Amino acid sequence: MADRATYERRRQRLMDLVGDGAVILLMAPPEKTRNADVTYPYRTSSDFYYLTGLAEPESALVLRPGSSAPYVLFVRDKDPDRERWEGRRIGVEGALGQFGADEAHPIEELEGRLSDLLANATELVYPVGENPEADRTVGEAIASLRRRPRKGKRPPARIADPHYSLHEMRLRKDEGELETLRRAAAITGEAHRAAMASAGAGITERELEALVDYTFRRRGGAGPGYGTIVGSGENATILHYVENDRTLTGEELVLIDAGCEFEFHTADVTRTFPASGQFSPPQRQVYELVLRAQREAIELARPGGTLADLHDRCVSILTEGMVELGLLEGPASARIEDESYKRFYPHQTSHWLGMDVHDVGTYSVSKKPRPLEPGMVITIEPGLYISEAEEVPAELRGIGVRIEDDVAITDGAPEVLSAGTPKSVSEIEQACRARLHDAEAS
Ligand SMILES: [Mn+2]
Repeated sequence: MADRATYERRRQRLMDLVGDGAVILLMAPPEKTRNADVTYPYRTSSDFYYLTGLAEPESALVLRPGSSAPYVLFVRDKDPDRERWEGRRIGVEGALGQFGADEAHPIEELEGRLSDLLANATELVYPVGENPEADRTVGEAIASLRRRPRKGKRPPARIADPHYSLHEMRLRKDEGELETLRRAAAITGEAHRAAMASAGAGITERELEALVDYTFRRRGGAGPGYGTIVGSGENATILHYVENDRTLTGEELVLIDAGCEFEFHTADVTRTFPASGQFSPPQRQVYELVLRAQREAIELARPGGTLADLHDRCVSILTEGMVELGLLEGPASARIEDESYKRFYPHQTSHWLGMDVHDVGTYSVSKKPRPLEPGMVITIEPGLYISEAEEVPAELRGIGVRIEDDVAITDGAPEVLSAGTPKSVSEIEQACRARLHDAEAS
């Protein structure tokens, strides 16, 4: 949790944005059942945490700019019996004291109090369609205002999506967020390094996944911010490979896409390395092509540039390389034109990154690619994926490479948050060799 002033500043900023008379309503997402009475590990929504620092389920936030008590929280009330089984709760006192709410109530009172809180709002900022139970509660409150027009009480004039206010704020990271993302990226780099030092014939993808997860948690992270991908050999050519159950032979490339979630912010880093510790010539050719594309794209990550510029640059370098490698017939310009490069590079180069791995924020403004601004954080992740089934030079089949870094836009040169993760051929081979020294030492 950041300091209280950070959340206070964010709430004030949002209230200034939407203006006096509006009401902002966010509800923590419900817990999800895995089976019987077992739930999935709970993680509240990023929007909710961003404004409150509160991670408990069954909570609701109401902000009423311009009112005398603008910050209202609904939380689970203290209950020693339930807490003994389910864990601690902040309770109404904690919401007022620890979290600084102007007003706090038990969550059970939300339904009864909501219509009064929403009455006469010029605008209700609320994410319709995210949570059916919450939608029902909001719908009821609005309907009751409409059905029984008590003296001077009307439903909100319109409903606005948080997309236009809150998500614009989250798109530009404050200094505290950048620092948190730096730490998430540093831990992530350590995990990738550990995996490189441990890979080799006989080890399974799952063991590498466990090592990554262990490194995240032992360094204070909450765990992975998204499903860790460990794809070896042909599996590296499957973009969102999740099984992670193959045993390495020692000849193949290993692609790991993994990011640590730290304080509700996640890194998103991919590295590809040889299980043997040394790239074979064809593996190295493909790797260095992707690396060149990635480095040139990073250079373009500056104010005024766009994610489309970065992607176009990658497509151009990768397609020329595909022609040189004999994957495609030249000329490259024709292969870009007819989009046949997508056979080996089917995805986009970048996405927003922050509290969520695919973070909030629109990618275009007035139908044009959005210009980058200082404080935005993006991934840059070109790749090349050549499945075994492709009719291409035999030595290239089954090679999948992706290289992904997390990059903060600044006033000047881009800041690569994940710069501590080995990336050049020599850095990677050195990180892989670390195991040999360990073995010799023991
Ligand atoms: Mn990514």
